Amino acid sequence: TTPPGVRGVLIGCGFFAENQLHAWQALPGVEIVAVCDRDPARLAQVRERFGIDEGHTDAGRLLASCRPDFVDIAAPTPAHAELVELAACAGADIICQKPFAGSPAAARALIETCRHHGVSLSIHENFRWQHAIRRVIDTLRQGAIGRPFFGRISYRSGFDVYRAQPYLARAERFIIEDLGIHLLDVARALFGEVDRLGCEITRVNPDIRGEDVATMMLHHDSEVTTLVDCSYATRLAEDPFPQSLIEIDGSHGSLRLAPDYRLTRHDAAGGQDTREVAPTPPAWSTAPWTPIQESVSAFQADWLDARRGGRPVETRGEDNYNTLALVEAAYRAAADHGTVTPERWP
Ligand code: NAD
Ligand code: 89Y
Repeated sequence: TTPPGVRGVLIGCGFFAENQLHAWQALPGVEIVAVCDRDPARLAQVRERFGIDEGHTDAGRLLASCRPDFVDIAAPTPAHAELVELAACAGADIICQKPFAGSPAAARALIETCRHHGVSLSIHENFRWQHAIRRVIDTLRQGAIGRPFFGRISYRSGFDVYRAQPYLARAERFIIEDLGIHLLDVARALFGEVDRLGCEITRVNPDIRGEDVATMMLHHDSEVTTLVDCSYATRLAEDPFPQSLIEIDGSHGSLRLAPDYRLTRHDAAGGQDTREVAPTPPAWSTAPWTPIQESVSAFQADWLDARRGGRPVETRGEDNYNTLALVEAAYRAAADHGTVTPERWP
């Protein structure tokens, strides 16, 4: 017999929510029964595109009407506090987009609220679920290069991200909070928690408000040193957007993830083996967003599997608190040109 489907609602029907809706609709055993956006025109567009009968412009009304098993919040950070509280009070499990809550203090309060109401809180942190990045994580965790001592996670592009996401040009904090947050999360997935962090930032594009280049150096409890560098001001004939490139050196070999999705393992004897780790594009995906869109499917499939199996997802609220703390530490380190010890979930 087929287990009953999980009933969800999605709040915030903007640019990125379409990926989440496509991914839910392709997953068996889950249904998005209603959507909500405070902009009626956008709400109508998304309901029509995805064939969703029920829609609301007010999240309170949506929850009262639907009583969903879970709420997928794709609205931006300023809406998180209100929406997470509403969903938690309605007894629904919660998935919320990054950057969560706006600060570690605000995140802590919402994590406590979810605990109080006995609902799970998962952060939609999808980069660690990108196919190529996941293969690097798995290879490292299997011990294929021994004990890692150096990492580099690099994301350098000149892609016009402001076209689909115009709010990014107006943000006072840009690349670390928007994109670097994913790379810092990948650094944690690979090497564990961070005890010291330094950072330098700059703005190259005169038409935006925040920083579009950041270079961070992390020291992990595991004694690994990681460089995390990101830029949206890098001109390249072949722009790798939105790929992250990864280098890891270990006691018994090295790993290199190159722009063409080739993952090479170099061994201690001077040998190497290379495999292709390109994502399989979902039917609904559109270049150049494919690796990110595929990771949305992977994250949501894992979330559903975790829910069925009664296990927490990797990027639950408490875990993501430590990623948010790295973002906060990076801005502090950049302001002081110093080294910061990031906060940590107790
Ligand atoms: P967007 O501006 O295109 O869409 C946001 C939508 O939320 C808008 O339609 C707006 O009307 C609606 N909204 C805002 N507050 C609301 C509320 N209280 N109730 C109901 N609706 C509300 O933004 P976007 O580009 O889709 O980004 C949304 C979030 O997704 C951001 O936090 C962004 O950082 C994140 N994002 C994540 C990834 C990723 O790879 N994980 C990629 C892009 C964007
Ligand atoms: O918003 C960003 C994200 O989370 O991934 C890529 C992006 O869309 C632009 O930097």
